[in-house]
Amino acid sequence: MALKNSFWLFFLGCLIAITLEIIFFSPISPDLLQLPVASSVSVSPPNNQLQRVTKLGEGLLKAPEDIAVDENGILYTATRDGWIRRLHRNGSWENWKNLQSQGLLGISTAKGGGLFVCDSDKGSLLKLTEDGITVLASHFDGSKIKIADDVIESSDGSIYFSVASTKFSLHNWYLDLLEAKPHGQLLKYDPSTDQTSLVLDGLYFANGVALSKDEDFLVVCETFRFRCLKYWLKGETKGETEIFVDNLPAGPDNINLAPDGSFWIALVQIIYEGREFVHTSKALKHVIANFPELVKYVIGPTKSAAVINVGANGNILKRFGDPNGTVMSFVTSALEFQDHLYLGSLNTDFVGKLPLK
Ligand SMILES: *[C@@H]1O[C@H](CO)[C@@H](O)[C@H](O)[C@H]1NC(C)=O
Ligand SMILES: *[C@@H]1O[C@H](CO)[C@@H](O)[C@H](O)[C@H]1NC(C)=O
Ligand SMILES: [Ca+2]
Ligand SMILES: [Ca+2]
Repeated sequence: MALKNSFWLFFLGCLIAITLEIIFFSPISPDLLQLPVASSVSVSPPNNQLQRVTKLGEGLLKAPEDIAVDENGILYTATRDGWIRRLHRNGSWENWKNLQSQGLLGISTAKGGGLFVCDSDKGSLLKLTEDGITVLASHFDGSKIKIADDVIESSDGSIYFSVASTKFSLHNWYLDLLEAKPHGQLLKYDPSTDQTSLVLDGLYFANGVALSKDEDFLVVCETFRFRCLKYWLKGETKGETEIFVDNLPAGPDNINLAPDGSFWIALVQIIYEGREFVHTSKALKHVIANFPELVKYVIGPTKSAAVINVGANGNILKRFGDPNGTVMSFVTSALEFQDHLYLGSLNTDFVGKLPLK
């Protein structure tokens, strides 16, 4: 009896020690993730439209996350091997600039020529021109910028860019998801003063940024909150924030203004269907955060793709998908140009081109 008791005491002691170890040495202090509720927003059911793409630059482009097109119709993409590659109108690809980075994310064209690039590896906002590369911002508020995510330039010269997380880096972004706290920011770089200032704080993985057609508001997507926010830049509500679209069926990534004033938003399926429980248990989150080998079984982008077209009023107008990822999966950006949708992905070696008419 005494032996049996001491065994159980020993066993209990070990269990408590392991639990304390997991919690005290946990790299996260988690909240519960707010999963999207069955949407009141009408989202048409998934379809196979994204399987109709033609593949541009197949084999050459390693995970082209974002896409931009300049005024001459030259298409740019940032790839995982650090290259900015561009497609000329004659159909030939050029290796334009190598940035020695494995974390290039959002890009957008500069109004006076050139390209803005978010480098989440080095934590910087860059401007590339034919002549060279300039670091516009690498620090904010005394700290090194971490996941610089997406960027857009307004007509007044201000450059708005998102920082997905001020706590975690791109290689352990999943800790940010497990922690489920709003570590994201929207920053503004002013080229006339060379200063970076805070626009919005407390965002849940701030990702794509886009300006409305009249530049009266800006939209910033919060991937881990399944919504995008609208930040007013002009008018009576200037400086105020409201929800642009929420309860999205997956996490919004990059967003681009369409010629008609609507927006294209790429949705990434970061929550495995049937494994939502992981995100509603702090104990499980601690366990997974301590054993990163478990991550691939429970979180991360799944093999599907979806993009939505959202009107300037926040109504979802269209939805295109590849639910099984047969042709495209993990689509991170959708850009409309001359009646075609160009699709970037972190899981392909090409850019998809889909006719819209
Ligand atoms: C296509 O255009 C680019 C830029 O003008 C040029 O450098 C390249 O040589 C052209 N390629 C072909 C195959 O014509
Ligand atoms: C996806 O795959 C499943 C199983 O392979 C199949 O039954 C289903 O029809 C596919 N759905 C689409 C939309 O292709
Ligand atoms: Ca972009
Ligand atoms: Ca992004």
